[in-house]
Amino acid sequence: MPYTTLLFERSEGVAQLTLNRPEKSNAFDDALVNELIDALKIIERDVDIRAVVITGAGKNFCAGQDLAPMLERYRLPGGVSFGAHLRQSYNIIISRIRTLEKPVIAAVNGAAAGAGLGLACACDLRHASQNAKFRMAFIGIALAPDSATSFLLPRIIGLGRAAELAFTNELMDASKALEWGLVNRIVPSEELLPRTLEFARELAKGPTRSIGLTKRAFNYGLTAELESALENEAFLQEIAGRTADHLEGVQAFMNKRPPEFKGK
Ligand code: LHQ
Repeated sequence: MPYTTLLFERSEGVAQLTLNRPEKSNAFDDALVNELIDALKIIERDVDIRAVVITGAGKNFCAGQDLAPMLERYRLPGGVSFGAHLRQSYNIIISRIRTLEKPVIAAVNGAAAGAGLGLACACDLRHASQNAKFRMAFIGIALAPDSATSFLLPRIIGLGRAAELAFTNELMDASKALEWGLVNRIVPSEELLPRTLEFARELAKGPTRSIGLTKRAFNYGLTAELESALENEAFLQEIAGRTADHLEGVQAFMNKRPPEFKGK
C-alpha cells in the first residue's frame, strides 16, 4: 500500500521508519497509525531486515494522538470510544514493536509526547538529540495513560519518577532523560540519524535470532516469577543453541577470528 504519512527506507539490513507529518509534530492520525502497523508487519516478515530505526521528520519525534480529528469525533452521535480507538491503534503498534524479534531504536529528534512517548518507550533503545524532550501529556488533557506508558515507563525510569513526569506533565529535556535512564545516549542533533543508523547497521550484522530471543526473554522477565523466568531461559536457550549463528560464534571464538553472523 502506498504510504502518505510514513517514510519507509531500507539499506544494509536496517529499516528506517520516519513519521512524516512534520507540520503536526508527527502526531498520529488514522493514516499514520495504519501505515506504521503495515510497515511493522512487513519488517516482521522480511528476514533481510535485521534492525529498525524509528524517527520523526522535522523538529519533533511524535506528539502522540492528533488532537484535531478527535475533537470532530466528539460531535458524532454516540460520541467517541477511546477504548475501541486504543485497541485498534496504539495497542497494536506497541505489541508489534515489543514482540518484533529484531532490535528497534528510537532516534528521538525532538518532542515525544503521549502516544509518542509510548512509541519511544516500546523501542529497545532510545537515542536522543540535544533537542529531544519528553512529556507524558495525558494529564495535560485530563486522560489516563495509554500506549503502554503505564507499563513501560515505571519499568524504565522507576515508579516515583514516572509519577512525577505524569502528574506534573513536565516537558523533560534530554539531559534529565539521560540522568533518569530514559535515553541511552545524547547525540548532537545533526549526528543523531547518521550515528543511530551506523549503530543499527552494526546490530544488523549481529546474531539476529539471539537478539530476538534476548528481547523475548526480557519481555517475559518483566512480569515473570524467578522459577518461570529460569524455565523460560532454558526453553529459549534450547532454540538459540540450535542456530547456525551460535555454531559460528563458538567456531570464531575458538579460531580467534571475528564471527560472521547471518541472522540464522
Ligand atoms: C499537535 C499536537 C497534537 C495535533 C503538537 N495534535 N497537533 C489520545 C486521545 C484519545 C485517545 C487515546 O489516546 C490518546 C493518546 C495521546 O497521545 S494523548 C496525548 C496527545 N498529545 C498531547 O497532548 C501533546 C500536546 N503537544 C505538546 O505538548 C507540544 O506541542 C509538544 C511537546 C508535542 C511539542 O512542543 P513544541 O516543540 O513547543 O511545539 P508546538 O507546541 O509549537 O507544536 C508544533 C505544532 O505541532 C503546532 O502546530 P502549529 O500549527 O501551531 O505550528 C501544534 O499545534 C502541533 N501539535 N501536538 N497532539
